[in-house]
Amino acid sequence: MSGSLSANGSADEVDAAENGAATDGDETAGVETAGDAAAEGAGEHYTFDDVSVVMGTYNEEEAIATVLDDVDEVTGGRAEVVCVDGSSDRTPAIAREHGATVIEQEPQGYGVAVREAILAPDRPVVVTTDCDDTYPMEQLPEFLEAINDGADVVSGDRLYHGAEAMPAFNRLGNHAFALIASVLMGERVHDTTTGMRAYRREVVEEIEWTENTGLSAELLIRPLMRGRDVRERPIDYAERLGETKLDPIEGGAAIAKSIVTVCLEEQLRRL
Ligand SMILES: Nc1nc2c(ncn2[C@@H]2O[C@H](COP(=O)(O)OP(=O)(O)O)[C@@H](O)[C@H]2O)c(=O)[nH]1
Ligand SMILES: [Mg+2]
Repeated sequence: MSGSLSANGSADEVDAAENGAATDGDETAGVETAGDAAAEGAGEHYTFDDVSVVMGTYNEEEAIATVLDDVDEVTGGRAEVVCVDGSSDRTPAIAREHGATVIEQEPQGYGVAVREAILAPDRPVVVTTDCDDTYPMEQLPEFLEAINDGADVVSGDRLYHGAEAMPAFNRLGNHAFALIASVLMGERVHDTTTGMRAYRREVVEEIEWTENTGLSAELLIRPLMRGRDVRERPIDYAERLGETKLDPIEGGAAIAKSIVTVCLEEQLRRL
């Protein structure tokens, strides 16, 4: 049920408040923190009818039905689902049976698939996830609420709650990536490689994405360094169904390189 988005009732009329700063006063009284920088882009109140949940899928037949059922249940069947698929198993067939739009693509890595996936929808809010049942779809309402509160990017922080389901090597690596990125950006972030985020579509469309395995980090770093409102939210992280598609050593090295490259590019852009 989508009833958990409690802001619905009274906030509907506030949609008309695109006039933003002009006449604040009474309607805004009960609504979030209308005073901050959110004011510029936060005129709309989005529901799950405005949300596309997108993912790369690569031989995920063990997990895909669960993930898509969860999205359906949590959003009341209202979110659109887009899978960019490179599978040789039954994944795309199961995705279609669940009503997802499937874009077929030769497997070329995480970032190639996810870039295609985030650029496919025309709904105003784009949510990414992995198709491995690790990410909590039940937190989608929270992510949408943060977007409605004015966030441009909402990023799921797996490490906040400890991420015990994550292999220890990956967990250590992810802490290290977050530290490196924080130092290079001059701003503290806690999880740079999470797969679960919500974005305003304009953010996704206005930036040119260059990374593959490191795309997740890039999707956090570039908006943040361009002054977008990026917020991390603690999320639960579950054990994966099916096998990982990422080699921890090779993938880890590629991600580290992406973080350094992207941070330096963004610092140079500021000069
Ligand atoms: N289409 C496509 N999807 C991919 C590819 N590589 C990874 N994925 C998907 O991207 C998501 C992240 O990969 P995953 O194995 O979960 O990486 P991990 O979370 O780092 O272990 C999963 O849903 C994969 O199925 C690829 O080459 N093509
Ligand atoms: Mg995963």
